[in-house]
Formats: sequence, C-alpha cells, structure tokens
Amino acid sequence: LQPDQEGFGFDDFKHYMASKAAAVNEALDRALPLRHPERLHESMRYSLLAGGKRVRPVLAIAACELVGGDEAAAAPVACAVELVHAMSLVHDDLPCMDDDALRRGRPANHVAFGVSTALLAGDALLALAFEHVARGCTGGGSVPAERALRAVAELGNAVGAEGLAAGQVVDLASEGAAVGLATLEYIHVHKTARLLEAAAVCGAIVGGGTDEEVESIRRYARCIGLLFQVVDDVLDVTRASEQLGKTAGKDLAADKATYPKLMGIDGARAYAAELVASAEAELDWFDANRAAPLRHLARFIAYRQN
Ligand code: GRG
Repeated sequence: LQPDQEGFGFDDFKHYMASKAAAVNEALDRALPLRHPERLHESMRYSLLAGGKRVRPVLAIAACELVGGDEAAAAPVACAVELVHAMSLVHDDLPCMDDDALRRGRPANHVAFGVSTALLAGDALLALAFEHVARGCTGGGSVPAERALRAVAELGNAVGAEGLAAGQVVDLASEGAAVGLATLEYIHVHKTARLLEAAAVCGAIVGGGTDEEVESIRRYARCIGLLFQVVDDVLDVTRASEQLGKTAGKDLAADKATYPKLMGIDGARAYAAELVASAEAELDWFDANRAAPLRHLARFIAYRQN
C-alpha cells in the first residue's frame, strides 16, 4: 500500500479493524450466553466465537459511520451479519453440502457436536440474527423501527432463495459439470458477495444514509465481495507455482472452475484491478476521512498476499 493523502494510513486501518473486531467479539459473546440446553448453545458458541476476521461486521460499522451514524447504531446489524455468516459456515461444512471436516483449523461443527446438533445450531444462529436486529434496534436503541425493518428485509433477501441459498444450490449442482464464467460469477455473487453487500447496506441503512448513499455502498460492497474471490483464485495459482514439485494448490488440483482457469492469470489480475477501481470510485463522493477505512479495506483485499 502506498501512503495515502487522507491522513489515515495502513497502521490506522489495522488498528481500526482490530478495535472494531474486538468490540464485535464482546457483543457476540453477550448476545449468546451459555444456557440450557447447553449442548445446543455450546455448538452455536463454538462456531460463532472461534476466530474469524469479522470482515462483515466491520463493513457494517464502517458503512454506518460513513453516512454519519455511530458504532452503537450499527452494533445489532454487525452482530447479525456475523451470526448469519457463522450459520452459513456450519451448514456449508455438513456432509450433505461440502462435507468438510475442518473449519478454521479445528474440527467442523458437525464433527465436534454431531450432524443433528450442527444443523439445529445453524438454524438457531440464523433465527438469533433476526431476533437480534429486531430487539437491538427497537429496544430503546438509537435506530428508528422503520430502518430496522428495512435492514431485516435486506438481510432476509441476502440469505434466502435470492441470496446465499441460491448460490449454494447452483454451486452444488455445478459439481463435476463444465462451469462457464457466467455461472462462476453467479455462484460468487450469491454465496459470498451478497452477504458482504447486505452487511454494508444494513450498516448504511441503520446509520441513516440516503437512498443514493445506500446504493453506492451496495455497489462498493458487491465489488469487494467479487474481488475477494478473484484474488483468492489468483493466490491459489501463485501458491501452487511456489510449491512446484511439492503439492499443487487445491483449486488447481481439483476439477473446479476458477477465474484464472476461465480468464487466464493476467485476465484475472486485470479483473481484480477493475473491481478495486470500481469499488473505490463509489467512495469518491463521500467525505474522504470517513471513507478511508472502506478504501483501505478494498485495497487490503486486492493486495493481500495470503
Ligand atoms: C441455510 C438459508 C441457508 C443458507 C445457507 C450453506 C449455504 C447456504 C451457503 C454457503 C455460503 C458460504 C459458506 C460461502 C463462502 C463464504 C466465504 C468466502 C467464507 C470465508 O469468509 P471469511 O474469509 O471467513 O470472512 P472467516 O473465517 O474469516 O470468518
């Protein structure tokens, strides 16, 4: 990263991310105390409180602050998007989905607690997300009920048959099939970008953003959601060539569509550059200081090395 002109450098950004993530971790811990039935709550807490970069909640808080809201107004939706994310990881790892035994370097939820508890824990995390927004925004908080309702609608759309569930079903149906660029993009827009988009949009809504501001933030977040996947695919190629003679990267070894496979490595890099430029352009008309965390987040996703 080049030093920037906004007086908010990369160290400030790292500190911003870390301090917001710490506040979110505390809020999530409070939102989900260990109570009866213990096994269900243990399973929920296992996946909610064990690491994770907290990118979605930080996006919600940064978008809220961008439009003049404060961290307290964003707190319920910030927790909600991480609850939804945790649910999606638990369900994604199930034997009937991706059938992964490991998540974040630990046994996946269903390996630790059994499939039926993991399934119910995912369902309960999802339900708690919506309960948390409804209670947090309306229970004497600083957010008008009308904004909380809009956030609930946004989040519901992002999770359901036009969002995560749609991306997952198309992804599962594409296994072993020849996947073109349009299908690859559909999967990533729905499985990954849509929840990042909803996080930022919900933050902007509860922060009191105008319709134009909310839509600009939506386009920003959609770009960085796709950018996340394109860069991931490019890094897999880089890692694989670094390991030449050892083992190939997982996506190259597996028969799976990726941006470098469909566009070539230079094409994928050019697409990433286009996405980060489009994301940053959406921030141009906001106050530069308030936009600085989101500008850094876009660059961080674009230029990360692992
Ligand atoms: C049950 C309605 C319903 C929907 C669930 C299982 C499913 C449908 C969707 C899968 C969604 C999924 C797991 C997408 C992958 C998203 C992704 C890029 C995860 C990694 O995100 P990071 O890097 O992870 O932010 P950390 O660990 O940092 O939190």
